[in-house]
Order: sequence, then structure tokens, then C-alpha cells
Amino acid sequence: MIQSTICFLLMNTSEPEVLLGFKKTGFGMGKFTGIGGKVEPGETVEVTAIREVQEEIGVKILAKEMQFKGTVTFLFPSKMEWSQQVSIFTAEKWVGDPRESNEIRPSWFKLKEIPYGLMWQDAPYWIPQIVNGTAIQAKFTFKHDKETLEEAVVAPL
Ligand code: 6U4
Repeated sequence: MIQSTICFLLMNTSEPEVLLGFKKTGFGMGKFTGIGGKVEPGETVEVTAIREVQEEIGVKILAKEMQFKGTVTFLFPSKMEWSQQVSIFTAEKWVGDPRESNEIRPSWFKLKEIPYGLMWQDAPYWIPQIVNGTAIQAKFTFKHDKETLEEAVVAPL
């Protein structure tokens, strides 16, 4: 199965915010999620998470400033090549200001204003825990239409 990553940048001010990326092309086009992508041969998931954030929003994160927050598996039985195991990270420190790329338009959201209606259907089941600092292990199975959830299983890590 594909291995991939998602990293959420968190701004811990009096009203905490999370950075989400609007996917402009390819897989998940038109939806918001954290910043990430597929693990390339020879990479650790940490290296992938750092590389994808650099490539997609131009921000540098140091390995020691990234926290592993668990694993989420997305299963698409009607299109197994989309199924992926995603390592989830958060970071509260980075260098540079997020900027738009060909693939992603980044935006900050207050935690209470995360646009779940514009995200994958699994998002409200696991992203609240992640942005609140809880590590999880989760598995989501999609129906034949590859959009609607068939099953959601979420547990603390
Ligand atoms: P390419 O175009 O292949 O170079 P790459 O950036 O390596 O793209 P991409 O964008 O296909 O990979 O990676 C998929 C991204 O989508 C990963 O960050 C994981 C994320 N993702 C996949 N399924 C998801 C789902 N159901 N809900 C969610 N994020 C999902 O919130």
C-alpha cells in the first residue's frame, strides 16, 4: 500500500490556528487537508513530511520540531491503488512564511472554523484530536463512490 504523510502546522496563539492546504491539482483536488504527499523510495516518513512541506508551501521544518501523531489508513476498496497509510505529524515551529505553489494554496483556520464541509469525509473524525495534541490510530473505508465513508475506526495511539 502507498505510504504517505500529512503535516499540520499549528499556531499556538490565544486563539490557536491550523494551516490547511487547498489542493489545486491531482489526488484530492478541490479539498482542504494538511500538507503532505507520498513517501519516495529510500525515505523515512519524517524525511517525506519535511520535504513535502518544503515543496508544497516553501516552509522549512527541523526534524526535532516535528511531532509524530500516529497513523491513519484510508482504504478505497473500489480503487485499491488510492489506498494509503498516512503518517501524521504536527509542527509548532518552522522557518519561512507559507506560500502558494502549483499544487497547494495554504490558509490558516481557527480550530473552531476548520472547513469540514470542504474536506474529505473522514476529516471530522480524526483532525480534531490531532489539532488538540492527541495521537491516534485510525482506519477509514470508503464506499464504491470513493467519497462516502463506509466505516470509521479511531482510537488513541
Ligand atoms: P504526486 O502528484 O503523486 O507527486 P504527492 O504530493 O506525492 O503527489 P498526493 O498529493 O497524491 O502525493 O498525496 C496524497 C495526500 O492526500 C497525502 O498527504 C495524504 C492525503 N490524503 C489521502 N487520502 C486522504 C483522506 N481520505 N483524507 C485526508 N487526506 C488524505 O484528509
